[in-house]
Parts: sequence; structure tokens; C-alpha cells
Amino acid sequence: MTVKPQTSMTGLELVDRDDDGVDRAFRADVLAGLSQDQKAIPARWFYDELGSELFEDITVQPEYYPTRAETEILDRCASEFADAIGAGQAVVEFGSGSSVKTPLLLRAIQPAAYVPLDISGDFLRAAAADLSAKFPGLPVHPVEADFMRRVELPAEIGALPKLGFFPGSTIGNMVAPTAVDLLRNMGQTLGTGSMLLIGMDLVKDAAILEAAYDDAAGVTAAFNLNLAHRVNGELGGTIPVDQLRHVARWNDDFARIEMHLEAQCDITFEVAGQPLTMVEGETIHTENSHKFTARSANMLLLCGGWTPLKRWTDTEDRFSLILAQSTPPRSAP
Ligand code: AVJ
Repeated sequence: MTVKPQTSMTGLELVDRDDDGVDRAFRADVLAGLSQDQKAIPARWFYDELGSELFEDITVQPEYYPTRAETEILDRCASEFADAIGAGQAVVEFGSGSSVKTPLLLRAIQPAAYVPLDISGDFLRAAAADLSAKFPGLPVHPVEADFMRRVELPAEIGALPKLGFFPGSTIGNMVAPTAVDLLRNMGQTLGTGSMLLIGMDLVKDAAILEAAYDDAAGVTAAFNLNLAHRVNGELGGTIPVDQLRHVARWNDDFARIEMHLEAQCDITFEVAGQPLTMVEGETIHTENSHKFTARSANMLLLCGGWTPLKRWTDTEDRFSLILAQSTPPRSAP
């Protein structure tokens, strides 16, 4: 396997930091987001080291069904994946999985190579080493890249048919234009005729969804509040985190769970030297998690240049995995 040598302790080689070590993109996103009428911070900033650990902990909470449901599909439908996809694919995973999902897929379809893509060199190397150990003889070619953009794939897999793998319903974190951009870039990265296996969580009873994003043990609350702690720690913030409350609410018009941090009283604070205020009840919007129906999932894929081929759900119809094929540029009519 080709694993690049580790070049820094943090492994965050793609992060642009100023002289004080502040992540410029994080500061810009937070300052822009907090100056809006509806304050907001993009969900991608949840995943510092503690945030990533808290997310792993979320996936084993009894209320958080998506990980179990998706894993069940991968496990139960292995032979159907093999039939639909065929052997000899180069599997390109968008966001390298350190999870149990990737081995289930790889075992099912007998791929010719595995290419994990991730922006974090550390995650990437850990996932690549893990997969190489589990699948001796499978060529693993990790690529350190921002998968939201078009990525140059390793020359070694140039001739192989390609299967993109994007589990976890991460696409649900994006608003429609961003999701469509990503899907189109995936098509460019993988090439016309390539396939994509993508996880998309399904619309269901609001109470079940709200519980999944507000577990009784408080892990999702800690995950959400960690973002405010991160702002304080990395951007010289003075947000009074204990005056904020985790809120998860179903937005039925947009078919999404929204997570917010709600001020429990009027507060004033600073971030990176900027004075800010929140009145009681005002929120910082921190995440959207869109949920899909069979048709809305197909519509999104079609908008992004992918033709749905086959769809699997878990036995309780909570989560879907969809196989799609990159649509030729001028398909009829
Ligand atoms: C990582 C996008 C799949 O939206 O369900 C879990 C993130 N946020 N609980 C999701 C998340 C709160 C998660 N994804």
C-alpha cells in the first residue's frame, strides 16, 4: 500500500493557519456566521478531536438509529450488492471510514483497490492502515484531499471501473445547492459510467427523529455545545457556554432536523475581538440533517448527475442505501 509518511504531529497539512496558529477558514466561517440575522456555524466544524470522539459515541446511543440501520443493510444485503455492482471495482470512499461499514462493503463486492479520501491526514492514515490489515493483498491508495472538490485519483486505479462510497447520510448535512455541487464533483472525480453507493436517511415520525438528535444521555448535546467550546478555545471566544442549551427540532417544510444552540438569557460575548449579543431564545444554527423519501432522494441524485439504479432499506424502513450511475452528459431525450 502507498501511505505517505506523516509530515506533522497534527496531520492537518491542508489547514491554513495564521501566525497565531488560528485556522483561517474556521475564523472566517464563524465570524461571517455569527454576524448573520440567524446566527449559524457550518456543521463541518464539529469535528475536532473531541467532536469526532463525541460523534462516535452518538452512533452507539440507543436513540441514534442511522448507523445501526445502515450497517444492517450492508450486512444483510451483501450478496445483492455483489450482484448489482460486480467484482473488480476501485472503491473510492468519500471521507475515509474508520467504521465497520467499509469492511462490510469490501467483503461483499471483492474490489480491485480501495481509495479512501479525507481532508485529515491522521484519519486517512489510520483508516488506510486498518483496512490494509483487514484485507491483505488489497491495494490501498489513500488520498489527502477535500472531497467537496474534484479530486485527482491515483494513476494506479486509472483503468479500473470505479464505485464511489458515501455512507452515513453525510449528504443530508448539506443544503440542496451544496449537495448538488458535491454530487457533480463526485461524477467528475469518478468519471461517466461510474457508480455511487450513497447512504440517505429517511423521513419518519418527528418524535423519533428529534430523539435521535437529543439522546437521553446528553451525548448529542455535548457534541453541539463542544462547537461553542471550540470557538472559545481556538478563536479567543468568551461565549458563556453554560447559558446555551442544545436544541434539536424537526423542520417539516424543509424535511430536516435542525440543531441549534439557544441562549437561555440575554448574553454578550466576544469572538476574535468582535463583540456579539444574543437575546434570550435566540439561537446559533449549527446543523441541518436532511431526511429523504425515495422520490426526494432520486430527485437530488438526478440533479447532481446520477441516475438511481437500485435502492435498499433496513427491515424497519428507516434508512436507505442507493446505487446510482453517473449520467452521460447528453442522455435522451
Ligand atoms: C455525520 C451527518 C451522519 O446528521 O446524523 C449526528 C451528524 N449530528 N448527530 C447526522 C450528527 C448529530 C450525522 N452525520
